[in-house]
Amino acid sequence: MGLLDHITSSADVGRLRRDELPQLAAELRAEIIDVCAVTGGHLASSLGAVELTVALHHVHDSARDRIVWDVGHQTYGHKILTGRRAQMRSIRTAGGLAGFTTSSESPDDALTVGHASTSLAAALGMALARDARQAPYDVVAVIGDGALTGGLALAALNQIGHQGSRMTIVLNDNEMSISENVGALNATMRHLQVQPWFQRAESRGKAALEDLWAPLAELGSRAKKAARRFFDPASNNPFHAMGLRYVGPIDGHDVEQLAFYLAKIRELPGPTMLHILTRKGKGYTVAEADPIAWHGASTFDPLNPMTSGKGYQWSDAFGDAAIDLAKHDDRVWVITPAMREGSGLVRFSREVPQRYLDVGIAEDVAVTTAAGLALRGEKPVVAIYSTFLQRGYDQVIHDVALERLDVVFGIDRAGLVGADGMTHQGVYDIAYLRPVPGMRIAAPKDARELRGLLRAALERGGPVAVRWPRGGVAPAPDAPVEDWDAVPWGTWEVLKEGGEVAVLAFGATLRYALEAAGDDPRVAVVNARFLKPLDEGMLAGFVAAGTPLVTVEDHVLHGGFGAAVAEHLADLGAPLRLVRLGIDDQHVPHGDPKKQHEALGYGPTGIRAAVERLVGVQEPVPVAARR
Ligand code: HTL
Ligand code: MG
Repeated sequence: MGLLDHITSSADVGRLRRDELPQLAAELRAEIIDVCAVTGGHLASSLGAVELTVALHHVHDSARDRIVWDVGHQTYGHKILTGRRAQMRSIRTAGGLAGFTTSSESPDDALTVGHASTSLAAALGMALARDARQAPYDVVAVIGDGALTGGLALAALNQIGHQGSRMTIVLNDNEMSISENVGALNATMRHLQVQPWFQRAESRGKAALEDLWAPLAELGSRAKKAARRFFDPASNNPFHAMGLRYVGPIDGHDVEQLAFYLAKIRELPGPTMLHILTRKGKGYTVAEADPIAWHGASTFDPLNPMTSGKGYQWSDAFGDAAIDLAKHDDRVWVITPAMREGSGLVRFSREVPQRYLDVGIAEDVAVTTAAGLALRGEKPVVAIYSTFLQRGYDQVIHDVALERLDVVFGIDRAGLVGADGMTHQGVYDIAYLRPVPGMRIAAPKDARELRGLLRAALERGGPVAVRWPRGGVAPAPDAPVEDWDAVPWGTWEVLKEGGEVAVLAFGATLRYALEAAGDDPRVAVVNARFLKPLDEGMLAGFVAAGTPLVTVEDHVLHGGFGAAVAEHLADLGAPLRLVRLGIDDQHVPHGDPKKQHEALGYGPTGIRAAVERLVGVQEPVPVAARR
């Protein structure tokens, strides 16, 4: 039996001798690789954080102290050490552990998270709460260099330096976001160097280091002066300038050294940043060699590891269309907030580098930079996941919509996203975009319609949002932009005629509607590709014919597509013979989206049931399908 077999809590790690930590780290790394081979997941980030994880749990007790992991995707080791080892093989699947830290899953998870850059502000709040109650616990934030590009993180840093509350901030710097990290601060971080006198002490060994730290333990001005001399970096250190004590950079894979520093910093007043240098994918050759491919891995054979290709995705369809559009019109730009791979933009970044912009994990910057471009006559496309546009919402209203600017929002991962779960579900965008004056919203049924919609959006101008789901789609045949299908603006398309009930499906749920209808002569199926504006002409026809309606969407019911149809019918004074299918006021966890759609009542079975409820109905019916 190894050390890992005896670890069921953070406190267990605290009881190990410091010289046992390297062995625990080695066992933990092997376990993470074994787990990810079966489950896939955020392998490279979790491997890079192995030594940090062990050192943190050695110095701190996560049941008592608050360890706030940013994003939470690097926490496979943390989960294994805190009593969840046996459940790891269920991670990111229905009913299993979440892929990120989740407070409902364990008291050792300080924060429910999945979006980047929240750790510092949350840790500040926790530290202030601790100080107010004079409670005896430590607060530690762990933030990656990628997450530090977000404005939320940088603004929190500014405030932390001002408040001066005691906390440890570990900057886990691997020079990578999902792809290469960007930004001037990132470049500056490359030049931060350990002070020469500090290096000398380090090279003389632990005793010399202890000597250096000794004055810091004393109180009073003498100690302060010593501390200043000790930490004051000679160069212009940006973190120091923001009011933090700065230590580093140190090797983030030397677990004993990490434990030493973390233990020392714990005793210091005020906020201290420990800058550690790590390697994404550390200890697994293929992941170290290609950390981008292994950021989010699929399952693999540990002895013969290969990342599997996924086949043609909606994101690829977008990326391909964007290249053609940008080559066709030299005012077309694409902006991504740190999601080059996920948004299908690898080829775009190479073929149109002069009009490709990765702004880091800063969705607000992506949207407002697009506004600036549009104000000067350019045609920016903001390529963004539904869930991450939430971060840029004020910018959508205040910077883009108020000026009615020609900005296209290419919204990827719209709908349930599967393994990433509740933090990443793209099921709010319709509701938050629909009330924005002048915003147009559409969803294609396939790759051809996607490019047709993108072209129409760019030609028409004004803010337009086009949304598509995660997953595969058949590629559109090659064709010059002039020959792309023109999608008549604001029109729906009847894909199947039927006499008694019409199913109106927005976006990718269309395939469920077609499956549910089969060749049932009673059921019409409509590709309701425009949500704003609705096809009011077609709706008027259904009202006149007395046809009951079913709306289907991969989105929450509140404020969604069905709500838009219901509002319109109510405004007309038409009887509401309508069943709305979608997500009814709940956070949907990780799982298989197809099964979840069925379970939530908007898969084929749910649509069929709604149709049966409505056949022959003459009176208004309750509009939301509650189960
Ligand atoms: N935008 C926001 C607001 N949140 C997230 N989580 C993303 C985008 C997508 N994302 C990740 S992980 C990640 C991004 C951009 C890179 C984080 O880089 P960092 O960590 O340097 O902080 P590292 O991977 O260890 O290098 C996920 O959605 C999981
Ligand atoms: Mg990083």
